[in-house]
Amino acid sequence: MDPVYRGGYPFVPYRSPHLSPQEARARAEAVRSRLDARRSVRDFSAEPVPRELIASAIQAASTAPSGAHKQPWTFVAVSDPSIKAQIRRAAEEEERRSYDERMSPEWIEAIAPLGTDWRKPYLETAPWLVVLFAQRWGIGPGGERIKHYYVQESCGIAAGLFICALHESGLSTLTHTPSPMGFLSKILGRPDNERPMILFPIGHAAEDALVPDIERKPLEQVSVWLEGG
Ligand code: IYR
Repeated sequence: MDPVYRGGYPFVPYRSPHLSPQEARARAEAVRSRLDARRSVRDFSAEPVPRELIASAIQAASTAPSGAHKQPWTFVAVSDPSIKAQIRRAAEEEERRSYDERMSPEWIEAIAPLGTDWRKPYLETAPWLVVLFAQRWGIGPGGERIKHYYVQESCGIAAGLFICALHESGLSTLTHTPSPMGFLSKILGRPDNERPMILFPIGHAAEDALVPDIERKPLEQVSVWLEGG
């Protein structure tokens, strides 16, 4: 179908699928329940995962809305064992300093129920590591800087869709944010316009994987409703 023009730019028709009330309710409940079954995983199986699954999840993430549609993200996918080993070594070095010196007692106490420490074996066990880099600005065809908008928000939404897509394909992940994470730019050879934002180990949960026995806030605690009219 030919586009129509608005302000000189092409527009195409979009029809959102209008479901019956019953179908809409059933789907809403199904997606709620599937997402509720997701857990952050730190015990991974070494079982390989085909690159196509990772590629599809990156494409799903990349459907995220973004400021001025600049799509200011780069996903770096690593399955090379020697690069994973380098990342683990560097991450553990930083984490050891964080746990020993940088994190406040209050912070240590807040994450105590998660059972974490400086050791990050999953950075080598998980078959894939994907690092989401936020592009602070873009680079045009002639090398010129392209301004990006709402970079953190856009990348945060892309990260959420990525996690959802992985979960839907039966994979587990963790939003790991070793701090500081400049080492990721160096090891992965990323340019200066990109900042590492989240490191996702990805794979199947180990058969004996355990997750913290924690609960999600109920609807009443996470929402306010102003209805009527
Ligand atoms: N980055 C550290 C510490 C950590 C911080 C938060 I906030 C968490 O929710 C969990 C862990 C680590 O990965 O161990």
